[in-house]
Amino acid sequence: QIASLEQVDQTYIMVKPDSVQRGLVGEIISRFEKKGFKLTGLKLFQCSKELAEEHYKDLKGKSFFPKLIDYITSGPVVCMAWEGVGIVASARKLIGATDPLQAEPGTIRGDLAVQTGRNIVHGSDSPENGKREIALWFNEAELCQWNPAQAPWLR
Ligand code: FUP
Repeated sequence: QIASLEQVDQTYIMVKPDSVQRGLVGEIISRFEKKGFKLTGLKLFQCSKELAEEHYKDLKGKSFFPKLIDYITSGPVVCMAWEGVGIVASARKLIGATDPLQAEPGTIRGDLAVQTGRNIVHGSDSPENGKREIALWFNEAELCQWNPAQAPWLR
């Protein structure tokens, strides 16, 4: 077996309430699957105000913070943990700019969203935050370590 010298990172991806309501869950998951990243955690979840505030704690002083918390807690979200080489930066490229009007066509926000306050998906902004956010949103037992190369049904 050839050992990979490249660092494998984790990122936390969240399908926000508006995209769950619009029926975009499959479309968004599909973009990460097709890219070739590995899913290690997935659940539909109604989050509390406290959890939303902890997740976005770096934005606490911002004028849009209360609205952001109302938005994220307005309905269930889909929480995902993904793993792969260079995944944090790559996932943010797939997601596109924070303001969907500035996001390039071909990106998730560029193709599917219009407003910053409803930008349909979240992706961690650093490997450290990827780890922090996965630990915040998932219990250890909800995460699966598995090896696609050892999938018996594909041989
Ligand atoms: P991103 O990393 O692209 O999700 O963007 P930020 O971490 O800067 O912002 C987190 C969330 O805050 C955004 F997804 C949407 C919201 N936000 C606003 O509502 N207004 C702003 O001006 C900036 C961010």
